[in-house]
Amino acid sequence: MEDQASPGKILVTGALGQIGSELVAALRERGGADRVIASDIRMERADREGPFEYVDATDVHQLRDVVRKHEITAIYHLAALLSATAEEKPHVAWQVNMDGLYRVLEVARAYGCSVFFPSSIGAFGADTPRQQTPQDTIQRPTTMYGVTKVAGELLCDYYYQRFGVDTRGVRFPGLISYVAPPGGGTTDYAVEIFHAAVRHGRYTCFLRPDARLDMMYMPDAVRAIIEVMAANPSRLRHRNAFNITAMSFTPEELAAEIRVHIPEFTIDYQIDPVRQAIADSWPESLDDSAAREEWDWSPQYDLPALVRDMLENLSSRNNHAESNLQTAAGAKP
Ligand code: NAD
Ligand code: AKB
Repeated sequence: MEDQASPGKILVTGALGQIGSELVAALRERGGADRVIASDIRMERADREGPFEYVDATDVHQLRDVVRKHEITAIYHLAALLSATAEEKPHVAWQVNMDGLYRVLEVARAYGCSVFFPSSIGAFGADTPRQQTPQDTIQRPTTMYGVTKVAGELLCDYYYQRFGVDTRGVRFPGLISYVAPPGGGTTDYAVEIFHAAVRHGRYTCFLRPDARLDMMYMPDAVRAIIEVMAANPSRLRHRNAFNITAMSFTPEELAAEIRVHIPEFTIDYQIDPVRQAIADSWPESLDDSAAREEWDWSPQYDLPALVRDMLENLSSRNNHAESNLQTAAGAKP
């Protein structure tokens, strides 16, 4: 598929996070390593397979310099604080999530870049219908994360309508992946549980056993980003904040599916009231019909496929690490 929305060079902000770690690799595989500039305020994995720049997304000068230097035509703006961290540090969350997006949009406006902005199920609140949450519905979130996501959706629409900036985006559910750890969200349990199952055969969950939330496996999420950015603009009625979904489950349902592969796996619960309250205000499942109609969105992974793939990848990574340890121990004098 041709990248109609971004035929030139791409800048990814927050590229060392959970999504960026896989998105950058996927974009580089499609368009070549030199075409994708990864950036972050962390530097620990900066020397990997392509260009990397230190960019604080709240600093308009750094953003502008890197866009000019690399002749960037599309910005995939992933830098943000996630829901649980944002509740701990609401002022920082406002600064990173809102000021960062505003500056990205301003630089995009000045240099003619398109912009991808990821919203979240966190953009909804307790007044929103929780099952099959419609594309266009009431949005009164009660978290700082949610406030920044709704405002971000509106700001992206505004920059398209007012200035013609080609902004596009989706509302992600909780994302599950094995490549990079999640960054302080309410849905992080659904990643932690796999690592704990493979390493220890047990997990203590911070959400209630019946806390149902909308979820997605990372390969589907990365494909969604690439597809919405490549979508034919004449078909788009919504540009930003498309509901997308793949599955919906509770911690006890996820544990049961893990037990299909690891029968001795056990789960217990120590509820974190802050994250439980956030989860209680989020949709259990989304209606993604607008994304299906406007750019042919369709997920590939359901719960059994996700669990099988996560466990296969984490087990082989675990076995590899253990055999490296044994080799190192054997090599000692
Ligand atoms: P993450 O926390 O794993 O990564 C965010 C990255 O941003 C980190 O590497 C961090 O170092 C970087 N960062 C923080 N402040 C920065 C700044 N000022 N300038 C530049 N970089 C900065 O997050 P993620 O899971 O990769 O999420 C990326 C985006 O997708 C966020 O906007 C998030 O809200 C959204 N999203 C994620 C999920 C999910 O489940 N992972 C779900 C819905 C939406
Ligand atoms: C979080 O839990 O904060 C994220 C999200 C769903 O936005 N995973």
